Amino acid sequence: MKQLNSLDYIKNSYKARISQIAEERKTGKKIVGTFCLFVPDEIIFAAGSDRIILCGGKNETMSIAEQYLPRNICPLVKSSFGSIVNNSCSGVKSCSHFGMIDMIVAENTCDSKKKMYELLGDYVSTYVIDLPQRPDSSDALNYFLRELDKFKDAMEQLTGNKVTVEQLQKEITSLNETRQLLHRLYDLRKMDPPSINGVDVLKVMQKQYFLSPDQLKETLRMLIREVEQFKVDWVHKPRRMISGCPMPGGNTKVPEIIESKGGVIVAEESCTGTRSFWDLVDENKDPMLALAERYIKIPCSCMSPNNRRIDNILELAREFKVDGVVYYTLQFCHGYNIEKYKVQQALKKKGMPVLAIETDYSDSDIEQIELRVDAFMEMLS
Ligand code: BJ8
Repeated sequence: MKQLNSLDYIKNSYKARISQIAEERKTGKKIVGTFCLFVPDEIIFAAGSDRIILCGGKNETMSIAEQYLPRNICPLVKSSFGSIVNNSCSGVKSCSHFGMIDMIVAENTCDSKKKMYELLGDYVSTYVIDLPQRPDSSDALNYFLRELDKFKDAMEQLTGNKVTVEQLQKEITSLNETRQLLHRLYDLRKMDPPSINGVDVLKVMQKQYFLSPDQLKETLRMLIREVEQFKVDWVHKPRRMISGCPMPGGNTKVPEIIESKGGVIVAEESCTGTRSFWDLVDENKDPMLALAERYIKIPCSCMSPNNRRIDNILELAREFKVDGVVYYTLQFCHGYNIEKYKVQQALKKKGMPVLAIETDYSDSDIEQIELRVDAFMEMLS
């Protein structure tokens, strides 16, 4: 497939972004690090600060993390923790952004993250948003709204700036524009065959957490223009959807295997996929209420019950004309691993084949995954 210029731009954007953040810090701008979609970026930006998402997707910092954390917890948590205590994401400190954070904004989602945040407080000032764990209960929305108000106060204290209604509305409009661009990009994947492969889209989705909103929008516009003009010269390929845990930057192992075996990934139901942009924030409501309503609906397995996620998966499979789902989980991620049962049952009822893969960030199981993907492809051919 043709190499898209905008993908090169994204690949090379790291250095420029790091310089931008370093310059911002010199002017007194505060940099916030986050780990989860439940933290509303709109409030961070409205307070005049910048943000980077710190989720680790690389294997290199595991051994550092394991000096502090048990081995049998999820690789995302270990990779992130190792990067922060080492100010890097590899032995050569290539990812210096891990050392440029003034405050971490955390959230109580899974147990591993919650306990990691307690330890991270020794390295970086850490603020935790308390999420209601039963989002459909009658008082959940009000509780979350109060938590977001407290978070807004914390951001004002950190930056010394007042978060105004006007500023919030401006940020909501800006981030909704990004979400709409991502919808346009994903719409292009509904074609048969799609003119962009899944691994390329995943790399863009991973970078969305690192680029500034303006950089990201510019990149997406460029990419969409290129993909729209691109004439596909290949025939139908089996259409796969990935569903499950996020795949932070550095982790493309499973999608690469699937696409190297002749399939094409047309959608990702994950936080490095549709969960990050599917719902927009209502621009006609009080901004804090609109943010609370939008963010509380994120269908993460940390929530209970989480039937909204199953409805979304079925809807995505239909919309993107998927013919097989790869249910992807990280080792020791109990939420997504347990939820697998319900998802499989729901997909089975619709006659949709599912391949479940549980893995980590190492290369040790590549051969085994390749064999299972081969068998899945054969079964569906
Ligand atoms: S909204 S998915 S980004 S919590 S993989 S650390 S859940 S043990 S990343 Fe997540 Fe927010 Fe939910 Fe999305 Fe824990 Fe599972 Fe590890 Fe995870």
